[in-house]
Amino acid sequence: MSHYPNAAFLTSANARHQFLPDTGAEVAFAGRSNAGKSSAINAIVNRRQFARTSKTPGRTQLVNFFSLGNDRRLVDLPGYGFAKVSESMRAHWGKLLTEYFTARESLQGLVLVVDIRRGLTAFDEQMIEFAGELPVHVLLTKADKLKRGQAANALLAAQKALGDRASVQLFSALKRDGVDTARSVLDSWLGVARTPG
Ligand SMILES: Nc1nc2c(ncn2[C@@H]2O[C@H](COP(=O)(O)OP(=O)(O)O)[C@@H](O)[C@H]2O)c(=O)[nH]1
Ligand SMILES: [Mg+2]
Repeated sequence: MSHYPNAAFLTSANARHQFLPDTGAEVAFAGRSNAGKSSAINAIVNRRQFARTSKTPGRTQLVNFFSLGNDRRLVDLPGYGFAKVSESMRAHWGKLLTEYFTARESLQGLVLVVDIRRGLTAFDEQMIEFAGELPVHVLLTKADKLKRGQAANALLAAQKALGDRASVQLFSALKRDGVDTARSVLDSWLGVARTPG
């Protein structure tokens, strides 16, 4: 059973006027392309093909809104990756994200998905800057690709780099490690009360 049984895709936005009404509460997810963001979202929502953005050309550059039910939303933010993106595309991306982060009163926090083998990059620093005063939670994902000790060291390094700017945890979409911790962060930000067990 899905952790958010009413989860559903709502719409994609390429400009501020296409954002959904700014009511209720939402949480944004960001990450460099290929960091494992879609896989993390799918694991947290517990739907295999929920966030298919990596398989949908075009959508990866849009702000994708998903409903979690009860006027609560998950927002999948665009990223970019290894390939050099054009100056104009980067400018559009910066404008879109600036508009998103400055406009959204319902935004409660940012989940930043980081490939544990790569660590925090300039892209991630930029996302943390966009988030401003908002709480940020970092998922060091693909933790299954490292040995336990290496993963623990990567966690310490990230904690040191982030200081009190963000909380951080180990995560693996493949092994489903850290899913409960990530859900607790989401639930607290979204004001979802859960009965234990
Ligand atoms: N081993 C492992 N691979 C992962 C994990 N999460 C994602 N991947 C792989 O990393 C690649 C990129 O994942 P995807 O979720 O599409 O990344 P996105 O571009 O950030 O949305 C895919 O081949 C995934 O199967 C993980 O936790 N462990
Ligand atoms: Mg993706």
